[in-house]
Amino acid sequence: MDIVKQIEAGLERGDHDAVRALVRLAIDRRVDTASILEQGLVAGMNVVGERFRSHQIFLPEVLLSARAMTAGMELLKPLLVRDAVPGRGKIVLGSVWGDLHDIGKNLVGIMLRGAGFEVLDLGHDVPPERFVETAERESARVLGLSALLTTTMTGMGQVVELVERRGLRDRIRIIVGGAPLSEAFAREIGADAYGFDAANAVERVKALTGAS
Ligand code: B1M
Repeated sequence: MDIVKQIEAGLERGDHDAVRALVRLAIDRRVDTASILEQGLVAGMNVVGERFRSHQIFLPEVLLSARAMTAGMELLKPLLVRDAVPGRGKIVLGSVWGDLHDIGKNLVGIMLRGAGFEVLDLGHDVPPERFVETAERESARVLGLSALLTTTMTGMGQVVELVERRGLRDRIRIIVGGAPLSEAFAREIGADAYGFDAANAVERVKALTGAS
């Protein structure tokens, strides 16, 4: 089996040792980084999501796959940030309050760092005040909010409102992303941009900050 397919299969099994070894091997064999990520790791995680949704697997299995995904991403990280162009400004990033999903957010952070932005990653389950206070204190140009649950995405609007209430709206741009979101939802809550994946998030942040 093709090594990228083996990575996908390892991810589906939640076998983090195999995923780590296979990703290392793929890197050594100079397999394209984007293929390892998209057709290997992300594709495997999508299958896991489908199986979870249809009750073929349960939370412990999803956790194992999440651990395998993180192991693979750690190895890819240096390659994704290799060509970084420094000095594009600060971005405060995090998964919103109540949301423990952070794999996609971490990927967005890696890609933004790779594009030369300084990323202040607040982690997951971040309350609105913490997002806004950090962005103000650090003079960040952009706030990046991630949500994977339909129940937590509604909390994104509270962050936008708080930025407005603190009189920071003309200084701070807001980008939102995560599987259940859409461009229409971003507009509805008053965010400046919606990123549908990590690469698109970088493009949108560049546009928001006037970076080329
Ligand atoms: Co949960 N989970 N999960 N989960 N989980 C989903 C999201 C779900 C869709 C699964 C399903 O039912 N098919 C479902 C949500 C349903 C809904 O809301 N309607 C779900 C559920 C229900 C839950 C729990 C409630 C389960 C329970 O307890 N009964 C629970 C909630 C916990 C909580 O947050 N409070 C839960 C828990 C977990 C784990 C902890 C086990 C684990 C997370 C581990 C971790 O993140 N460290 C987990 C996982 C792994 C998933 C799935 C399987 C995979 C998510 C993932 O990492 N995808 C997921 C199913 C799925 O999405 N297919 C599921 C890979 C990642 C690279 O993609 O995160 O979409 P993604 O990120 C993309 C884009 O969305 C975008 O770019 C990324 C890269 O391309 N993006 C941005 C993301 N953030 C962005 C920000 C941006 C721009 C783009 O700008 C700032």
